[in-house]
Amino acid sequence: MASDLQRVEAQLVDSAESREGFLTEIASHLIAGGGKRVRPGFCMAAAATAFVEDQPASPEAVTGGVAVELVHLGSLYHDDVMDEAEVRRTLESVNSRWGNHRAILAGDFLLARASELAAGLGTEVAGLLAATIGNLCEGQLLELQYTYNTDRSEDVYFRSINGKTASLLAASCRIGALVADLPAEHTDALTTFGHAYGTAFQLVDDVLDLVSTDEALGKPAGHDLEEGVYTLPVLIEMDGTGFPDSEPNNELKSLLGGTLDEAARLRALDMVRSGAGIRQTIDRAREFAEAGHSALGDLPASPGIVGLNAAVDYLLESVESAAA
Ligand code: GRG
Repeated sequence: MASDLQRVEAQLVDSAESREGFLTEIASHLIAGGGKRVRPGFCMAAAATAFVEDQPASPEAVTGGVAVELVHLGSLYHDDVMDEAEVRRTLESVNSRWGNHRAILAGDFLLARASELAAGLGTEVAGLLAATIGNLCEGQLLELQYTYNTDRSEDVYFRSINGKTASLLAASCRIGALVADLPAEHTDALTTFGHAYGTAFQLVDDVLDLVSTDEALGKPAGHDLEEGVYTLPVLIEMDGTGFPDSEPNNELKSLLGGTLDEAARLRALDMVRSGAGIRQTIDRAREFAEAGHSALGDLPASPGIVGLNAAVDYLLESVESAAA
């Protein structure tokens, strides 16, 4: 897998190349900044479930991995414009360095490159990637519609994370399965796995934003609270749905709903950290993770399955240790 990921890196760099040198520079910026490459890893691991023995990823599985990572990157370019973020992947953000207009265009360029690669993998992959970009937009728009809204419901929260995160992880696995020409049931099981993992992944990401140290996050904890994005642990604490005898937290509710000064952010963080929402959200992530494991349960043993199952366990361990 290590050398497969190196092939992904090389193809990512090639894909960001434009005949306009300045665009190449902007479009390559975050590629050089690293990132965990979860989505290409899942695409290639899903494709690898076709084989009982370890072997190099096919060129199509690498290309599929590059396509999904380019969609992810394009969405990060746009997300940072929307958030006016200054840092991404420990680097100065694209918008901060070159301004919003250039960041939007470079993000579009990455999406265009992703679409071109997907088209080379066949109509089904191209259609799936296009639909997934649509899902990302829907999830992100729904999140935007409810920023600073203390009445955001759990249903709205799950619809948002389904669109903005889970759909791309599901598509990553499905594209791997499609390029490996796996049977329909096997392909659907991998898609279900990717969706469940993606949901758990965002739940964990939302917990980490609340429980991690500023150093571990590279930004102040409680960033989502500050941005008016009220995630599941906050909704549970605010609405008092954590335990049967929990009460709504009216102090938290009245603190939220608008911008927070430093003292208010720390007070809100304190209340969420000491309430039931963090534990409940980790438990929900665990349920999705279990659903991911069981989606893979009937598939033949292979290094690909071992890798995907290990990713689930790693995700849960990371959040348990951060929340301990
Ligand atoms: C233009 C495709 C497109 C979408 C527009 C802006 C937008 C709509 C959607 C944003 C979606 C978004 C940023 C979701 C967050 C997903 C998430 C958990 C990101 C962090 O992923 P990691 O941890 O990051 O895999 P690295 O840096 O490791 O790749």
